[in-house]
Amino acid sequence: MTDTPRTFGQQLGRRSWAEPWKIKMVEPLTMSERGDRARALEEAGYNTFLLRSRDVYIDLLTDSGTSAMSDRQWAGMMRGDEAYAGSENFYHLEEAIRKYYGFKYLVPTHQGRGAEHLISRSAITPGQYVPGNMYFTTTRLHQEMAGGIFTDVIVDEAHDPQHRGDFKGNIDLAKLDALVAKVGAAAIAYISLAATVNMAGGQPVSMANVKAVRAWCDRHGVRLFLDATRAVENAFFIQEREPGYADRSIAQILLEFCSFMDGAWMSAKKDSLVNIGGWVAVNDFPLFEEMRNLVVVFEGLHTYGGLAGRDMEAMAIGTAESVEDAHIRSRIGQVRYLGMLLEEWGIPMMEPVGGHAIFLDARRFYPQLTQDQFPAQTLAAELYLDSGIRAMERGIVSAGRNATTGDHNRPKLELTRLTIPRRVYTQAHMDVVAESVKAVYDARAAVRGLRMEYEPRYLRFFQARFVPL
Ligand code: P61
Repeated sequence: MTDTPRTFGQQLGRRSWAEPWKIKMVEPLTMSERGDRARALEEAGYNTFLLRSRDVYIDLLTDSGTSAMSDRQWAGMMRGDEAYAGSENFYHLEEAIRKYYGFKYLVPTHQGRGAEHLISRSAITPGQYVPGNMYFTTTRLHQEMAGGIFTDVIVDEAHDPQHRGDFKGNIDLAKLDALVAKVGAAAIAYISLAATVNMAGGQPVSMANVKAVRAWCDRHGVRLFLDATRAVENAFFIQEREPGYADRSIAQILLEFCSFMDGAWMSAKKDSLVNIGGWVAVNDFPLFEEMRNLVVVFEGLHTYGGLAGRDMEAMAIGTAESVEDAHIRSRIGQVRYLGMLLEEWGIPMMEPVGGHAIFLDARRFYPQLTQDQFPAQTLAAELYLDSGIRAMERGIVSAGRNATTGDHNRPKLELTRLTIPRRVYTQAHMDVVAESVKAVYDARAAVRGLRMEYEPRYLRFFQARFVPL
């Protein structure tokens, strides 16, 4: 037996690497007792969205708006031009989006769903279909509220947590063909392509797939719009896995990827390293004009879109930082570090590990529970109880109800997401998280599941309440 401590790099037979930054300011964390957590969980109706953050130890609810900004971003905040109209920071942002994403016309919004609202209303005629590579909660809801009919066209493998494909976010062109054969191209509003695919476990889309989808769109006269929320992370996987891209920078890959799109919308709270902000950007002037007009109704003037000038400045700087190769390598490297520990211990999860989170496979965690007993919601509650770690349900609760029949949507994937904020936690935090997941896995046999006692009408997972069975 050897007692010699070994670094993780040594264990893997390579030199260790570290984050390309150091910490300048810290936010103390509080640890709690199990009894306090049991009380907090009950008060929160066993829904991690309803916990107070002061009762949370390591917060892996989301990577949305939870990143640490850099000293340069904070310095930029001091240069906020808070003019109601024509803020200088808007023009910086516009320049950054043109440079890194390549779209001509920009409309800022307060966050991603503001942008989804504008593009859904502007580009969908009621009754039209919107094929997408797996649903996302807010995206689908805005498409439906605009009268669209969402249709899932992601490759089948995306719904199988044990399938180890390189690009499980890809669109299945045969599914697009089948849709067009059934409804005709004129009944398709646009293709809604997300990269990476959040609900599929942060799985990427390949450049080859996007090229093929673009060619399909040109053949049928259908537009292609990108949910660019985690497109920088997608570029990392292309660089790593797709032939011909190993020597291209993340920035180059991102720009090429976006060149196949008619436009994109963005929750800048993820890739772009800000606490608030979003945008929608297109190349088509009449569509831009429509959204620029609508934004003044719902968000604010078209040169601030519901944001302060300082927020737009932080977003412009964060956009540039987000495409640095060293940043993205360490960001996804940290997610993988946690994934490797869990994989080594045989914890069931979505494989391969994607860009922003580890998605635990609650079906295999709790085979004794039916989907109606909310296995993924239960697992999030158990993790919180064990250690104060906050995760998020991504299963039947998140999938909501069918817009026409009113039945539960029953997704194949019943996952609990451990989402890693960018530049916030250390490797030691990941170790604590991994050990808590293992403790909860070891205690899995005694778990009984939950019943939903309160169900809101829209996006029910945010505010639903549960009681233990
Ligand atoms: C998240 F539980 N994501 O992953 P907004 N597109 C994509 C997103 O991931 C996204 C938005 C659009 C969140 C926050 C969140 O069901 C939930 O800036 C791919 O949040 O408005 C947001 O951007 C919307 C959590 C949203 C959820 C919806 O944690």
